[in-house]
Amino acid sequence: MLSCGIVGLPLSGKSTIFNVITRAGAEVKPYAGGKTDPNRAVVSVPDPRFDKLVEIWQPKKATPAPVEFVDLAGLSRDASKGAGLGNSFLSFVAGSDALVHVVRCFDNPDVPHPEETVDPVRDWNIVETELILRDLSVIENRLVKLVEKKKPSPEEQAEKTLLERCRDHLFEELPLREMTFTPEEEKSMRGFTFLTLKPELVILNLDESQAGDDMPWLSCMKELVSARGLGLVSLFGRMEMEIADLDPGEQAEFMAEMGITEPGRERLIREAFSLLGLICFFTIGKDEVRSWTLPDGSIAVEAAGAIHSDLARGFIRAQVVHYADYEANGFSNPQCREKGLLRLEGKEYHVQDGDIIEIRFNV
Ligand SMILES: Nc1nc2c(ncn2[C@@H]2O[C@H](COP(=O)(O)OP(=O)(O)OP(=O)(O)O)[C@@H](O)[C@H]2O)c(=O)[nH]1
Ligand SMILES: [Mg+2]
Repeated sequence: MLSCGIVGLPLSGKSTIFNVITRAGAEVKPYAGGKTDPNRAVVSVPDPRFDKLVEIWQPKKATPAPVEFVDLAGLSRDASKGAGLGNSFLSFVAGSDALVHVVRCFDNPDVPHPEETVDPVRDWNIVETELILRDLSVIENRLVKLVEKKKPSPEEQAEKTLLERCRDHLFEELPLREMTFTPEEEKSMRGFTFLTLKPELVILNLDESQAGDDMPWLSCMKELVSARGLGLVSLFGRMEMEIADLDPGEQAEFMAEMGITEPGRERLIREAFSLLGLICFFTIGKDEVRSWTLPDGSIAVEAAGAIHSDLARGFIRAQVVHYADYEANGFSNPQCREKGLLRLEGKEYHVQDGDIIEIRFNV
């Protein structure tokens, strides 16, 4: 299952945001502790299309698409040199598919700031630098081994050239995700679990008292994030955590009072999901309505394989209708078939986000 690691400086509100997303009730406290075990929770990706399919089909079982969130301990300045929880922290980050980077924007005299003042741009850079330094040290360790080889193979020679190119890029204080790689290069990079190759969603954790304030760093942060091609969500972390704790009725009332249309939680999960470059397809029936995830660009036989390896092995055809067409035609298969919207596709068909698929197979 795909997993998003929540990173950020100590006391930036990581556990608060984790609770907003997962309602898991992780400990939130005004002082930094030495806890290394991360909090983990699996949540469903909110999707109104899925909800509608469940409403129409009334299946025995409804299985939405899952994403895991992992709340990590705070990353300190110099973590890459072993400071704070240092390397054990960084190895947890390496296990995530995407990073959710929480940046503290709230001022709270009861909660000490590890860098004393509120300065989101500086804080973002501290964490980014630690991630870059960690990747750099992984590369340098590997290069030492490659250089020692008396007779490197052509693959090792190519790896050395590639890693040197990565190293030079990191020296410029730039993340690896901004480089372009050939498919072979991508493959040879995979084993290293580079941190700066992971997609990143930046969360500005504001206090509700900052609503409507003109904060000079806000536009700097927005520029920085868009120049870097990262995702951005701003959120009143503490208040959203309180909202997430209410029962649905109270939640709606509170949100109406505050003029909020969508809970931050749903916005955040959706952003994280699309950041991961994922799409959903659905399988429907009386027994189960289910949402499945695939990397964008996947083909029909891969969709079959996501369901069961037998379906990929014995794949004949995929019967496909897009959710939008299905909805526009009164959720009626015969009507979709008549209009040519429900059709049979081969192995190589590119699955679209929102496709409803039935695999025809023979094993
Ligand atoms: N005023 C205000 N306080 C907040 C906000 N978000 C978090 N806090 C407070 O900041 C403190 C730290 O929050 P946590 O969520 O535990 O922060 P953390 O990043 O998980 O901290 P560590 O795990 O110790 O690094 C708590 O006392 C929170 O109540 C916010 O949006 N506004
Ligand atoms: Mg925490």
